[in-house]
Amino acid sequence: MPLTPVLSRFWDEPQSWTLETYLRHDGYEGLRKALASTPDQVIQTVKDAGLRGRGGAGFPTGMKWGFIPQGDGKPHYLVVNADESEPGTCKDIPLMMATPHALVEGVIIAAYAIRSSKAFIYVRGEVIPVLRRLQAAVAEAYAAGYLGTNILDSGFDLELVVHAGAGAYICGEETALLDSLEGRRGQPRLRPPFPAVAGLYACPTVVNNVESIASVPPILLNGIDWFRSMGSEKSPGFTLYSLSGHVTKPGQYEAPLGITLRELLEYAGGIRAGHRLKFWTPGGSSTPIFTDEHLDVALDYEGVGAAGSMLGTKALQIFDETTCVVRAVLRWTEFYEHESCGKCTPCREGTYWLTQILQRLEAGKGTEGDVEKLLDISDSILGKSFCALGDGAASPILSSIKYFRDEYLAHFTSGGCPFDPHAATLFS
Ligand code: L3W
Ligand code: SF4
Repeated sequence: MPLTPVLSRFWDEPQSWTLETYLRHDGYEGLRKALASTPDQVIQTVKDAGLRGRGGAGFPTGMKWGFIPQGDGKPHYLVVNADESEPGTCKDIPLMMATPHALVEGVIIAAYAIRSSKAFIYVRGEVIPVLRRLQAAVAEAYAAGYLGTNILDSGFDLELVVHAGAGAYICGEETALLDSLEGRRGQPRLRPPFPAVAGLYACPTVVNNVESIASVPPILLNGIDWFRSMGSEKSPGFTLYSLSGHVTKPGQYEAPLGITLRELLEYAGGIRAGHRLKFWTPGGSSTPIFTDEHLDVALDYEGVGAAGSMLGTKALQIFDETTCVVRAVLRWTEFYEHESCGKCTPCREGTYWLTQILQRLEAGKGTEGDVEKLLDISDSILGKSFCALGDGAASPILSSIKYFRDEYLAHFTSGGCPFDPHAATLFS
């Protein structure tokens, strides 16, 4: 399957982030088309194209926009989730660094479609260069008349605010993000009501991922058939796959949905020389891991789901045979324990105990019952936590024990980590 660079088509051009460069690459032409249509026509186009959310869940974007009530007399808000923090996930930050105007143009189109006059980009605060780049692009867009009042003489007004978060992974969960944006401690809200009904300041709100929004202008510009000529019936279009870890050429590979890891590895120069694939994540660390048995799984929502995982953020973290699966899972679990917001007991307590058990296995102090305890605690978290962070913490543990139970057992039968004799000193 060939690569299909759309979002990334001029990332390597000098000054790719300026308005001048963006305009040379059809920049803001999708917006002109959108403003020449009615908001409902724009929503219908995105629905018919079949664009699905690129933040992890794959929810149909046009359908989400269509949930916003009309004529309700309330303000409507558009919020872009640019709080990219999932381990292995690294597509939105490069996109915003290389072509921030692609996001800004998408924001204007989406806000027009849902009849919103105020939009926010909630960006991960630790990544200062992205914040600055977005702020510069927004200033350029205001100066050129793409933002502000009477945009391109259409009568449409939009104010766009770039807001920096304070470094909590949970604020990538859409309702915690909204609480954080309102100035409160970021913790997930009960859903329903979904943000489309009661979101920011209890008003109808669309929350979309960066890549989802940036994918809208090319759809408006090139049309539904063009978008649907890539991917499959249920998962149409192009997307960014992020390859990291033990590959020869890590990076972003933009391809039709449904490409396989085997094909992507050909573009990425294969597993690093002299080594072989051991395990990988199809969609970031929250998704159940895959092994070399899954090289030919179609990387779309249906294909990955049928094989027992989730496409998630399409963050393909690749590990070769030199990696201890218990150590990798421990690293992720430590992350989830640290980032658990503490609101619900299964996740707050469970991630703590999972970390303790994994650390003692690595240190050679595990017991025969530890694998069963890991399974039992994970089972108490999965589907019983308040938000997806809990499920995300349990998924790599359950899936790694499924494929590598013997490696877990070897951690106590051989008195510690078979891959690292010094592990005992790290976790004692
Ligand atoms: C109105 C309904 N709206 C659903 C909306 C909902 C949301 C979207 C998807 O989690 C996943 C998670 C992570 N009326 C609706 C409705 N909606 N039903 O549709 O909702 P949902 O609940 O399926 O997923 P979610 O809460 O958005 C996202 C996974 O992504 N993930 C995490 C990635 C992390 C990042 C990051 O670092 N920034 O993206 C990776 O796999 O585990 O399963 O908008 O409101 N009836
Ligand atoms: Fe907080 Fe974890 Fe519960 Fe989500 S699952 S609400 S992050 S404690």
